[in-house]
Amino acid sequence: MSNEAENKNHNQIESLHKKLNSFKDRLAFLINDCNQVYLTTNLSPDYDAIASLGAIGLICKKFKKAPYIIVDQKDFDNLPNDRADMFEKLKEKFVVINKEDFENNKVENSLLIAVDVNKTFMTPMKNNYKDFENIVIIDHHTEDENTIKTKNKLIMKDVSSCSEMLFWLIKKYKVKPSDPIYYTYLLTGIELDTNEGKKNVYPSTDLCRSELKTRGANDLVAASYFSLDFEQDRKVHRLIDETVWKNFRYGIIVGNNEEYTKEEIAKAADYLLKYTCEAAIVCAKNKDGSYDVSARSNRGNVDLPRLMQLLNGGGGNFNSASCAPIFIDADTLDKEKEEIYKKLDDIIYHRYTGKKKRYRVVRKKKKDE
Ligand SMILES: [Mn+2]
Repeated sequence: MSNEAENKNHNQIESLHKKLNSFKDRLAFLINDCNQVYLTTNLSPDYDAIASLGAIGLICKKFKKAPYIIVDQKDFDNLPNDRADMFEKLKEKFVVINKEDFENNKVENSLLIAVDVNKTFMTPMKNNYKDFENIVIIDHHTEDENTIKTKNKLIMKDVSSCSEMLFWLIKKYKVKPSDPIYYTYLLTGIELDTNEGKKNVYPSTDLCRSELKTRGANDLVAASYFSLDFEQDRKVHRLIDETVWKNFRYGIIVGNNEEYTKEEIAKAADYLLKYTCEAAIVCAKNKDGSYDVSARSNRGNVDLPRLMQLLNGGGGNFNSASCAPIFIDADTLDKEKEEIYKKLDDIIYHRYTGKKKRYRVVRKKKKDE
């Protein structure tokens, strides 16, 4: 490795630890100082979110606090089996409560810790943030105007996942879980957010993965979380088969007549990035009959958050963004598709620019170019 590359690696690791160190005493103080800790994460939590809940829970226990994990009951009941199983494991150590339990048993001077999420509308808490004396956010997603208002946030950009952040934190607090499954979960969270080591891998991430394995994380178990369910994978591929290429650069899918989950829509969008393109935008019907939207890009040329904002009020980052469900009132699927293509066309080709900021015009490629 060249000296320059070595320095770069060193800098990333150093700045990560600097940030964590300057946050850890504050977090310890807040946990110690409150009467009750509540933990939460985004709705339909993924492996990174659940692993992070487990790790932050262990940190609370280290400070002799028994935290409650708050979930949305309906969301929780609908978790896919693999993630429900992960939660079962957490239930051996932590109490999981729903919003109603929380409402009926409010405790004064309580602390909310949100992991792997920072937007007000994405957690089960929705409008209950004022019930907490203090709120802590530990996350790796971009902030915007919907970010939960608090002074106590550790939001990092140059890191693979929330699981990685939590691994470094539990190490700093000298938390030693008796059950290595917590390490396996953290490794699973990292594998998910790095697409099994193919993106978002930083020098600290490599270190983190190897330290997790040394401490007993089982990489075979972690890998087993990524084997595909045949039926679901075929269903996602039926959606991918609907792809239309606009301007040679935008892979756009407007769904078929099947009903899709957000996760399946995201999988189709991720898959489209395997093809040469600027962006992938996938719209498919959810169980309410509206279209959920997932957008992806990997070259950094498309302002996805802005595009999603214009489409139907959304956000995210340049790699991954989404917007609110779109309801289209048309008689046939073909007409619904037409309407969505038109909306997207208007945005992509800049005829509709919302307020001031205009899109950079993407030059149309000729066939013989
Ligand atoms: Mn994450």
